[in-house]
Amino acid sequence: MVRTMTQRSLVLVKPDGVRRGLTGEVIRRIEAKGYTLVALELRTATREILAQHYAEHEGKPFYEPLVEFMLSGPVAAMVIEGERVIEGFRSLGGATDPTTAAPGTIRGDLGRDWGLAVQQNIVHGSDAPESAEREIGIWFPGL
Ligand code: RTP
Ligand code: MG
Repeated sequence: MVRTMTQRSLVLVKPDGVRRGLTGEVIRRIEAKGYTLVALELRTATREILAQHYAEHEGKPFYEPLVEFMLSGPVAAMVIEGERVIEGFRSLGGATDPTTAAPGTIRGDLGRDWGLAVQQNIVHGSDAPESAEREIGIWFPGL
């Protein structure tokens, strides 16, 4: 059976992850799983970038706290590549709520509720091929 599902995904180590020194640990897990880094940059988001990136969440109660959190420090933005990497990284990352995310996942092993205004859950990963291409265009135009 021929299976070619090589994909790219946009991954962010969010400001909590960078602050806590977990960037290397996230990259280690990505590389240990066998995915390839094709772009990597430490940068501070802007409101313009976040308005595009989180357009689907605009108007939700957590939107403003989420934007403030994402502006609170640098993020490590990366594009990773591999067969079925989109679902593969979502699996590595774990469920949105880090308190109940499964042990073995990035969020489950390294995150928890800190009693803050929004879930600080260390990583973002694209959730579908269309969102991956859209998000890569936002963070790495021209890639
Ligand atoms: P992500 O987009 O960051 O990979 O995470 P996700 O798909 O698991 O979660 P999503 O539903 O897309 O939400 C985006 C981010 O918003 C924050 N959030 N907080 N009720 C809450 O406090 C809440 N809900 C969502 C999280 O940081 C989540 O990752
Ligand atoms: Mg999402």
